[in-house]
Amino acid sequence: MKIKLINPNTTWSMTEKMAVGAQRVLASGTELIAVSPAFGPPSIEGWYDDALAVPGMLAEIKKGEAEGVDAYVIACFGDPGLYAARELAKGPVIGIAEAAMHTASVLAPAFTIVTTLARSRGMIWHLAERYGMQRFCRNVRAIDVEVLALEEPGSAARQRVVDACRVAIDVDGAEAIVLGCAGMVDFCAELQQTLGIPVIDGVTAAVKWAESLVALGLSTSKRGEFAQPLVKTYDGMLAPFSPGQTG
Ligand code: 5HY
Repeated sequence: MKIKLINPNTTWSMTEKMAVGAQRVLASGTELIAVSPAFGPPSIEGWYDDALAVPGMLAEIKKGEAEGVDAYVIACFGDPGLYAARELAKGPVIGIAEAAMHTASVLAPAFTIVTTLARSRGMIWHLAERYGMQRFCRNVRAIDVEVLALEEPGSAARQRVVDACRVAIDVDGAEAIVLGCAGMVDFCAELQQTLGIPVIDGVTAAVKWAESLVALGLSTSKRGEFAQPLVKTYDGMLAPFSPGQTG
């Protein structure tokens, strides 16, 4: 089977890091395609970035349908354009936030999400509500490190994540941790070792979900809400996105 991981931001170093983490958990027969769109924001930190990351992500879904992709992962913790992608794709489309929250909810009655910037907390609470996860999600904590600074040694990002997790355990009563940014994919194993409780990374959780759904022979329902977009001609710079237009 073929799984396409789409990092909706245009930073390929993050995409490559996600591919390494994802490849480690996929079955040997599963082919992984990991991409960033040709256009869009280099990082997604707020509603505006989130909105403008969607066209590039949808362009990759459209390409994937021509490439015979079986399932997709949207690898940004805002799950940007998830439902629009489900209209375009025949196969399952999994958002890393949705996968991570649901995975945590079957491992612990209470989890805290640790993300990058405080300004992303509101969006993440929206997602927890949308996915019916509020009763499990005790808190969303930020480490005040920008997405692209996660890699910079000087950012002390890893230590800040550990510190936030310890507070989550002591103050929120968290019994599991969800990593609230795709860029934290390589923090997971070490953190779980250090904390002694389940730590869920959305990228690896989502690719395994996608792989399992394809293995179960399941795909996105085209009966109603996720049916193909109605054919029409878009105006201006979005004309190439016109539904029903090939190529
Ligand atoms: C992400 N932003 O996973 C989100 C997370 C965040 O570019 N990839 C991004 O921290 O807002």
